[in-house]
Amino acid sequence: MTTRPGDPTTPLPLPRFPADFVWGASTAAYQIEGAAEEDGKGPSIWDTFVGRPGAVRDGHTGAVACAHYHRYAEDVALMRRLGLDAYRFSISWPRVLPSGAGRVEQRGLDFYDRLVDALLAAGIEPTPTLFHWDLPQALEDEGGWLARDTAYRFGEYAAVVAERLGDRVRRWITLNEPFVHMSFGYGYGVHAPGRAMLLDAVPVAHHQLLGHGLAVAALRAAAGPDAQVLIANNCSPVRLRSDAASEADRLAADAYDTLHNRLFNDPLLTGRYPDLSAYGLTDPGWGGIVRDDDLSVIAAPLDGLGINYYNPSWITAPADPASGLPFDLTEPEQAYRRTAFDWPVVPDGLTELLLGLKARYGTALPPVWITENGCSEPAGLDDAARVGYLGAHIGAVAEALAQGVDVRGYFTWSLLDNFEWAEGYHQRFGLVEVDFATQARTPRASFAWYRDLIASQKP
Ligand code: IFM
Repeated sequence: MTTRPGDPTTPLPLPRFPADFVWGASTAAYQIEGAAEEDGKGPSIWDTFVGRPGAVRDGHTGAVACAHYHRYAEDVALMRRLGLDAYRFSISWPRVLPSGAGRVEQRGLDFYDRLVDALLAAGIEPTPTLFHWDLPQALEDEGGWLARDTAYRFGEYAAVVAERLGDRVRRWITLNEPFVHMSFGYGYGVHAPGRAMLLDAVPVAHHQLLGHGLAVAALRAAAGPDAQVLIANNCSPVRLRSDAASEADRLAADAYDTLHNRLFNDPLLTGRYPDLSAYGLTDPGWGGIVRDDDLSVIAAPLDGLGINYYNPSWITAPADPASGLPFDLTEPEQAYRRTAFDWPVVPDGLTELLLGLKARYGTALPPVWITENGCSEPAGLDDAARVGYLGAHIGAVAEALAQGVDVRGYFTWSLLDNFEWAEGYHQRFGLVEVDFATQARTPRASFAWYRDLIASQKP
């Protein structure tokens, strides 16, 4: 029998990771909390978007999701059984500031207060992300991330949260996947807020990054000198479709790498934007969007770079020069195993990505954290394919470590089956199966595998 890259394997034992390597799992507020209208929470752009006909498969919404808002204690108990060192969750901005700014809803903060205390009591390090795509609708009404003011509101929100939780939370993540939020939310319109502006969406990148920089300053001011601040960038190694690629294909691949990876990593790590002339942006101030001193705010030193990795991107030159984009996203020629989402399983892409970051940024690259990695697989408890996926990707991290990349932790996506954005509940990423009719949680085979892996890595 021939095996393809990414086929399930029996991945244990893995090499020994550093003793202080952090093993975690990730989730996000809108995907698990539910309680969309409880305790004074304001509407977010996702609460609005799910009501748009056809926006989400089968009209699913996150109104109830995993009811984690009410069942968080049960979920923390699952995390404890798993032996997690850390748990990455996100804070719902409109739960804390129902209108995005101004009046603080204490009941919203109280929820995160309880969650943080429950995690600490279970010996699990809380690792909150401040923005995982659920912008307060009131700010969207003022232009969302197309408006520079949203960056300032984000900095103020970061200060409010840090003042409440900063005495107990040591590690913070500002934004989740600003590339995906820009491109899916504003470029293609397949995520909230559902604007299809293609390249006119690029200012969203700058305003998110400016918000990140302002949040770094606010977190350091309010949470003290021990606070560690990261961002979670979705990164994808860019591959050519075939060995016979043309010069036009190579230019297209460079352009895609610039948009997906460098637009978000370069300003953070080098204080400069990459050359965006492939996107028609030749003015360094992008026509008034990038102002004096913005880049020094954005490039504030980071304690770590979070990387969310799912698969490489295969690029060719655009088949239709009138497409409006300088690249075409295409499919690999090689027959990789596919997840239920039909994403190719390419573990060595993670090693390639990590080595590429080190080669590109050298000493400017802070310690790296894998803040998301995982797969959607068919429903059911015997998820051997997920075990194979995780083993192969954790092995890919071990390979990068062996080659000198300073990787400090790995968070799998996801702890629980949850609301997978435009796919609703049709994609299941959880180590724990959730029955959305009863809210029953049942650990899968991958849960036991990850638990044993974590235990085997402890001194
Ligand atoms: O579910 C998402 C998550 O919210 C962001 N990163 C990718 C995951 C899988 O699509």
